[in-house]
Amino acid sequence: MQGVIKEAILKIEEISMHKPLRIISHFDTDGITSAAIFSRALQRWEKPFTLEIVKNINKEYLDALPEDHLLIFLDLASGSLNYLANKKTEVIILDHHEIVQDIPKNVTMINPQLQKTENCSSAAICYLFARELSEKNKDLANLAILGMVGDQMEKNLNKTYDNIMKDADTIIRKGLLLYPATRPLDKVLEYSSSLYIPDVTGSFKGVVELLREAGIEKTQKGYKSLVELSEEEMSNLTTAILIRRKTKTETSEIIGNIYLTKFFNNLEDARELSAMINACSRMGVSESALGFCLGNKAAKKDAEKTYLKYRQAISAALKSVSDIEKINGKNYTIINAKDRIKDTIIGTVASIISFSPLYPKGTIIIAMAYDNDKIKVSARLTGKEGRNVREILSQAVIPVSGEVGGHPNAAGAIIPIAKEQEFIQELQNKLDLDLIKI
Ligand SMILES: [Mn+2]
Repeated sequence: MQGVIKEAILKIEEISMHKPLRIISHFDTDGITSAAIFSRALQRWEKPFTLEIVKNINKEYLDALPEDHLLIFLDLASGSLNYLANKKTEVIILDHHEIVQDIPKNVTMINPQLQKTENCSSAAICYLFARELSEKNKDLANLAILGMVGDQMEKNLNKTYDNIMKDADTIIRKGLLLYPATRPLDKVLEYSSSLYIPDVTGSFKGVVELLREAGIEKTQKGYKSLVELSEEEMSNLTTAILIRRKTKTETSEIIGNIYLTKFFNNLEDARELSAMINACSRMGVSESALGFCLGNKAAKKDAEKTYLKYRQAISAALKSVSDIEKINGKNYTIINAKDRIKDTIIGTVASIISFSPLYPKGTIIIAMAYDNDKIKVSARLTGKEGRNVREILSQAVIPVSGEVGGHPNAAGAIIPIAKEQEFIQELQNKLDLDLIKI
């Protein structure tokens, strides 16, 4: 990938003499950290630029982009090459998503899928770019770690990431995948949405009982954090959690690497910061997340406030789910939240419901929320095996001319609001049919 990175650097050097730079990045954690790394690197290189963070791009958006700029896309655009081929300007893409079309002449693409190098997220690609520019940019490595965790790339680590973690002085600890691993366990257990523990999550009394059972006592300073536990305490706590989750869990699902990395001079859990950045975008304030990544103290405060509001919005949304009328079929539930839940958090809500013990394994959860004249649809499979929700969703989405993306156990779609009833009907037909196949 180093070859094409050098090529991109030369191109920017040359084109920036006569054209301004316009950067467009994705609004998730990987996109925001990519934007932070890339823009800091440009700033140090003394190249002026403008930056925009977007939820997604489509033909209309790309058509409207000015042609008197060098266009640089981060964490998106690999799937939009046909539209970019029509632009009468040069384009540089740093992305890791699937490439489905030929690379047009005006596009320079840095993408591990094209260069057939080790897989990594966009923040890592941007970091490699920044490192190639200057040794000074080594201090941006911790941002690449947040991008890695944000896109869940840490499940398949490789040499590229080993090197970035070295640059970032990342500390890896094995333990429960509860975050933040750096804060007192009682609070973390009570408010955890990443790991649902029956009778513990949301219950202070349950938390105290669980900790007592694991032999973890409250001291004068309060409860220990996860990273402060001894090996024995960690193992006792894991067992106590497994017992409460009964047969629903294997140890490998709740144990993994914890990544600790320095931010604002504190050692922080990368998953927590990644969740905070993601929350800012979902709440419509990507600029706070970006400012936080760039070391701005006021932005950090904003981001922390927004993260709290986000968690409150999620718990309010989960409460409202119980009042929303559902369509219950055999092995599926459709929750049409309409405008009662934000489109940007409906996916998270669907995920939390699918992890909870409310529905038996193999149930498909479909959640829908309005986004202006569109509907955002999120589909999740509980238990993660046996049925392909992406396939089912795309069968129901094609007749209503929507768009689908995702994986067999978690997929999403966007459909026109005018096709709401038609879509639900199509979906029910496909879901009922899918059941006969099993
Ligand atoms: Mn990404």
